Amino acid sequence: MKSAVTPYASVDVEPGLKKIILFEIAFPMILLVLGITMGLLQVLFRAGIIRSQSFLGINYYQGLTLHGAINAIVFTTFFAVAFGHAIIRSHTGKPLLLGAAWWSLILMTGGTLMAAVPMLTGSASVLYTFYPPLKAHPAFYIGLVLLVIGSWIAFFSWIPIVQQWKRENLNTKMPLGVLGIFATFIVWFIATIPVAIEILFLLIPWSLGWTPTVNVPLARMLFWFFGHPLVYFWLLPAYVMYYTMLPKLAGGKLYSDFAGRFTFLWLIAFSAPIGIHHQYTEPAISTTWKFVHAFFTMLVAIPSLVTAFTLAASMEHGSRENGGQGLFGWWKKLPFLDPNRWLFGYLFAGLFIFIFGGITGIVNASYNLDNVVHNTSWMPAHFHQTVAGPVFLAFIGGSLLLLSTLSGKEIVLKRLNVWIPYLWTLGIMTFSTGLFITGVAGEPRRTNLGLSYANPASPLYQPSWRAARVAGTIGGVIMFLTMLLYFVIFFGTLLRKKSSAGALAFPVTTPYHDEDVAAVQSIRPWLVAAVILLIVAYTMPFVELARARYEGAPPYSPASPVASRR
Ligand code: HAS
Repeated sequence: MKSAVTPYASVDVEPGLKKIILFEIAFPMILLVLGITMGLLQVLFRAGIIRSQSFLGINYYQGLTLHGAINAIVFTTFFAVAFGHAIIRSHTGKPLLLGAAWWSLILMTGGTLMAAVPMLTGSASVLYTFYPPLKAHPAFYIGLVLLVIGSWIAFFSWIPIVQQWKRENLNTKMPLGVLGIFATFIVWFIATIPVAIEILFLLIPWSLGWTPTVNVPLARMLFWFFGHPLVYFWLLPAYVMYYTMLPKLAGGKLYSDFAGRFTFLWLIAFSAPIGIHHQYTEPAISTTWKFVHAFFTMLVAIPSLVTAFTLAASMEHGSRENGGQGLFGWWKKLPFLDPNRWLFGYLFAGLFIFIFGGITGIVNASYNLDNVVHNTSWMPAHFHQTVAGPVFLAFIGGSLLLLSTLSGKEIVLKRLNVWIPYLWTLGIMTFSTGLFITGVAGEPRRTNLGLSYANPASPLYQPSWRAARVAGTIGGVIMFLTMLLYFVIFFGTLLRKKSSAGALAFPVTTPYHDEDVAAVQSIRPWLVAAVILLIVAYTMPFVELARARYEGAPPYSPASPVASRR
């Protein structure tokens, strides 16, 4: 079987779909302005520059909840759906089911607004992990459910389109981008079932006062059953851009089609049975099952290592096609600062950051090493080098690409735009280095350091963490300023006059090695593997939780950190 040759780089789309995608790109971007500002606030609290419980009426934990929920849940979900519409529409060449796409948009937007109200009014300061006994207003949980259902509708509406494409192209491989989007949403679907159970059966009844207590370890395990595949739901759309666009932007071809398919399919199987690596310190789960999850976690890193070598080979091929020479000299021929191939910089910078995010992920996964860094500021350093590195850069780059091509508007400040990813990289690397150092020294995450470890008036003050903390602060400020520049470019482009009718226009890569490997031609066996692995990985931990004797926890109150039954 050969790959579907994509003869087009540009597809005219129906006006309705255009509106849907542009809304799904612009709406979360407006919220992101708030999410990013809350990030700056975190930096100032943690630097000890703000030394109070709240600033401008925003409580530390309220700001942290807004930062995590908007940046990591809302922005990412909207982008994945919008990008999914764009890829399925352009790579199959078939019109989408517009009614379903509108319903998806309405539910996702309604859910987001519903969850936003309690977050903004301070009645849902439960962070993006919403662990009980932190308790939110029911509207927060119901809003999240609507957001998820909206994203499911989009996914389900693509299935008949792709099935029809397959019937019409019997001896052709599914386009790589379509496979990547399906992998993204299969991982998302698997992930969201346990969190739906957590929200519908534990949190909403508890939050409505129908049940007096909640089973905390069970809620936490259901959350991480969702929470780890969630990170691959973030990563997979970025991987779709890496595999289908980056080699073309580099001037060449994808080194191996098989590597792309293997990566997407392997992540379907191994994204979910590893959530307990977030719970190595959880008392109710035995070490045996923690070790099994640690082992599976090492296996989930394999496709990222395959990706590293495949993309490096693809970039080298592209560079040599354009005159690149020598062992290292070929790097110079890559379009790092080419305003016409500006997306290359967004993708390349993300890859660079991910080298460090990936290595620190392996550290976290190593059961005993994690005990040193768990719940310290090492953790936000790791996840800023993953979700805020490759994922975020690909998503903001992808948003700008969709905005400018679909609306037919030239990007404003093109020469500034090429610098955005490198400034962001400088910010992330400086920020994370500071947090890694203080994390290893024991600085806690999710803590208002301005009231404690960063406050000379506090008995907890740690002067030896100061230098690294300054690095973290400088990095955070660079990130904030970079995003201000990006917002000028994004909203400047949005508000300018169009110069063409607008179409879906992507760089589309063809494979250099188009291998014909039967094992990666069908999603089905990988789905079966995913289900088997989930049964193996989670049956006994759930049995252990059921056997454990814990009292249900009453709600936590910030006014009284000791849980009270009254
Ligand atoms: Fe993670 C915690 C383990 C990847 C996100 N992770 C988190 C949290 C988040 C997160 C948000 O085992 C915190 C959750 C919370 O709030 O508590 N993570 C891993 C492992 C990987 C990994 C093994 N994480 C990610 C990705 C994320 C993400 C991806 C978001 C998108 N993580 C953990 C663990 C914890 C954890 C534990 C819990 C710890 C605790 O105690 O709570 C792996 O998938 C990483 C594999 C990646 C690689 C890197 C490949 C490199 C590439 C770049 C190549 C570069 C090129 C350019 C070609 C092996 C692809 C070359 C250019 C040059 C100039 C040289």
